[in-house]
Amino acid sequence: SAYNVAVVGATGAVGGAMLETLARRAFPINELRLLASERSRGKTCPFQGRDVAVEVLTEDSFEGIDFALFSAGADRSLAFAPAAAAAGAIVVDNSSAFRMDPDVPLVVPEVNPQAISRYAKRGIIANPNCSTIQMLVALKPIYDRAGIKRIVVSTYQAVSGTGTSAIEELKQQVRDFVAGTPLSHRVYPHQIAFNCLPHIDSFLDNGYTKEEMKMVNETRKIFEDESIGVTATAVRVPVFYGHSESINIETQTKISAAEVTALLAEAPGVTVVDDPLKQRYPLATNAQGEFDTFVGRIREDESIANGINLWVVSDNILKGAALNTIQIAEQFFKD
Ligand code: A2P
Ligand code: 11C
Repeated sequence: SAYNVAVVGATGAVGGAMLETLARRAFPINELRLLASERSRGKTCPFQGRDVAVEVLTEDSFEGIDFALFSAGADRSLAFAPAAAAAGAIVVDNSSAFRMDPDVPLVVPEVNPQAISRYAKRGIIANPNCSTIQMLVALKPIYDRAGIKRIVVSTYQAVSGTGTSAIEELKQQVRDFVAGTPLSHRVYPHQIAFNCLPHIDSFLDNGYTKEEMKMVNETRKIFEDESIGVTATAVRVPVFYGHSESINIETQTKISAAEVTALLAEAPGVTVVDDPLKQRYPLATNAQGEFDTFVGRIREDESIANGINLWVVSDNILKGAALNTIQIAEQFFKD
């Protein structure tokens, strides 16, 4: 059978990737409904060689919809996801709006597909933050084999995570730099071209950013493990697509680098790229457009008894957002 699918935020960076991903995976679509703001009235988006008209999002947009895929910001999800669920749609929400709601499962299909069965209370399933998703895809096999006590992660996050406006801001700053004209900024509080900003999302009372605390809280919820220690530093770097992460873990029991490599070579959604003497390691430029999460630089942490270091890269718009959202929907009809 085929499904009626609504994409909320279809004109955005993630929405566009959702359309491409639905097509690439041959998602069984009957009707496709594209929703965005008043600003997009009269626009179309390409899908499988035809132009589909964009409609303005209202509470009445979801009649007859089977899957409503939301990526138009947390405010729109809070305002419209309940209406979509009430109309009978299964909502998969890419925003942070419902992630920590105890009645909303937070799902990475390679990690905790079993949690989906608890979606019925609100009719909503949440897609985790991009930096959490790729980290847990890489860590899940190690968690299952050796246990993980503590994670120390530093991220190197692409501007596409902020949206289309940030992609434009980085391009414009590079153009202005080359032209020798002064750089201006609007989306970020500082110049992002040729710079690194240790600041993603807003700062909280504990000195961490919301992005950093998402990695802490979402990891605990997805692993269903309140005891796991997670500490994060999230950094925006002048990369267009692909988040990179330096991840250090302390395991419960000893696991060698060779064992980690063997586990990850078999892991769903993971490609190991780890031949440093041949200059082969995961790179954002290679991850762009790919569905997998790439892991390399697999080493034992020689400063502690049971430690491993990893370098993990994935396309933040695909596995970090559009792909994971669509994989969640696919769980409802896969055998
Ligand atoms: P629009 O293009 O009409 O503004 P990005 O994260 O790449 O900036 O994209 C944000 C997405 O969310 C866009 O599709 C945008 O639509 C959509 N969006 C933003 N605000 C609203 C709104 N008030 N109602 C519906 N869609 C919205
Ligand atoms: C970024 N991780 O790269 C953010 C984008 O919680 O859905 C996604 C924010 C979120 O800027």
